[in-house]
Amino acid sequence: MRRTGALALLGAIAHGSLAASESLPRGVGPEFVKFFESKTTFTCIGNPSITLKASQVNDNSCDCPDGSDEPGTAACANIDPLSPEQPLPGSVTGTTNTTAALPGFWCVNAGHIGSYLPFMYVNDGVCDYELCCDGSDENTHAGGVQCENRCDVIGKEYRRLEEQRRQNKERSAKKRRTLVKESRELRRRVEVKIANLKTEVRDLDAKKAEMQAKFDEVERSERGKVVKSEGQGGKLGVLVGLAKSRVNELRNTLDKVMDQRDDLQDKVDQLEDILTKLKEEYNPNFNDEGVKAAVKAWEDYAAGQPSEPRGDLADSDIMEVLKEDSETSGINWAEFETGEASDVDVVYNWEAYLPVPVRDYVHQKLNLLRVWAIENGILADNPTSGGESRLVTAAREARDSATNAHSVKLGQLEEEQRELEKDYGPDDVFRALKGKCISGEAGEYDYELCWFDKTTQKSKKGHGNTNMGSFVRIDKEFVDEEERLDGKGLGKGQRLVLRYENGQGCWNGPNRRTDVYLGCAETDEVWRTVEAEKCVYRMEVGSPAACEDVQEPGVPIKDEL
Ligand code: MAN
Repeated sequence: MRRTGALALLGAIAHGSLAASESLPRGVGPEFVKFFESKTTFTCIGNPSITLKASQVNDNSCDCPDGSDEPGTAACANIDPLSPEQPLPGSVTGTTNTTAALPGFWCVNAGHIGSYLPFMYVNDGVCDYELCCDGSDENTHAGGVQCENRCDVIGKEYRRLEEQRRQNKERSAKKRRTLVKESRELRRRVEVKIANLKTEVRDLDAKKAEMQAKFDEVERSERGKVVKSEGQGGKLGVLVGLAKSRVNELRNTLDKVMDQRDDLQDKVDQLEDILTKLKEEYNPNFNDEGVKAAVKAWEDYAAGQPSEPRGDLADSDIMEVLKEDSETSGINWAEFETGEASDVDVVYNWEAYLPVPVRDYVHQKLNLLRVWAIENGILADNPTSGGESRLVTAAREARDSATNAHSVKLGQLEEEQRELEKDYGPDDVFRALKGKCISGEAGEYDYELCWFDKTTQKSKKGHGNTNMGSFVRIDKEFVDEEERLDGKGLGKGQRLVLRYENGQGCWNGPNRRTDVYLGCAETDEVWRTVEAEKCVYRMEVGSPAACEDVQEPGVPIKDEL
């Protein structure tokens, strides 16, 4: 069988049109019959000014500049676009520069499908069964060749394969419709989720505003209030608070007394100096009774003073008492303050045992309840250790927790909205595949494709996995590849291409990326993976999602979906 550049002409196949009749010249295709109806003359198709005798048609001599007078011979093959250029390039005689009027030699192929064969293959001594199953291209039997008519067998096999292809296509299309259905359901679910989230966000927004207003109000009304007592709620807490204040008061007083004592001591020392000097320097011969009495009194006073300072109240002891209370010195008040839970704290402590989402919810509700209870005088509004009243703390926490809940919900809403707007291809069909993975081996690696997620190169030798890119978008590209017998190929036409980019960096090169070319198939399958250039991978993948829809007989698609 001949090489098939000639296949390009298959596009000109005509079905069920006027078949070439007995009276027509050889090789005239159905759409050109009207030019060959005259029994006496023939007018060149592309040059109507030239009229020939009917006998000049197919006389193996190229009389029309457009070759239209030789539909059944190779005489005008030189102006056939598939024939070698005539005169040959570089020839001084120039080129033909003419367009052929006829697309080729028409093989009727009764029992199969008629088709055009390039004129250069007519009567060249080779049976061109691929295009001319009836063998009519070799009527002169050049080189003794006899081309039998094989259209029965070839036509039958062709129809069998066609039927198989049709059934495959139908099955794939059916699977695609199932995927579209699944995608539609997934989309619907996301839409419902978004609607619910919108309501929740709206409610939480209102709650947030309400809590903010409440907090502002409480804070305003509490501002300027001096917090007098310390300690937490509960009876022991109140007592501890009072005791702590009292101890602090006493400590402050003692501190002041110490200062006063030191001042007085200074004064006593100064006076003692004066009197010591007086005693040493006065004139006993000078009969001054007042001075004598003073000196005598000073001597008595000095004799009565202890030689060592009194030891029952050492300065160091006083300094110890004056030290601020803390965990390591004096009284550890925190122990008392936190050791006994207040009435309110008891309610709060069991929250810790709840799962986080429930805890957040309960906490929020409890806060609201607490604010309400405090406002209505059911719970005591005891100030916290930071000096802020319980009411303000509760209002702040209620506000914060409402703000937090609002922003968490808003985040969820935005994520779902992004998900809904993502491009999942025609009919949203790929939505149903998201998150699923398939893989196929090539050389020393397994290559994994996770739909709309990432591609991975996995070493069979256990050298670890390499990220070949994360999904970024869907593109379309025209491909032109030989049809494969097993059907696992892209064929020819516009194909969807999934781009995966920004994978693991290539040594001394860019980040890895993968182009995933999609072809129609009954099942999801990685057909082949090649590294087209260093760290740029090309995957060819079959999937029903990539098929064209074929309407099932008698089932309107819209109703079905
Ligand atoms: C690994 C694989 C190859 C790649 C080289 C680049 O061996 O990821 O596909 O070409 O690294 O260094």
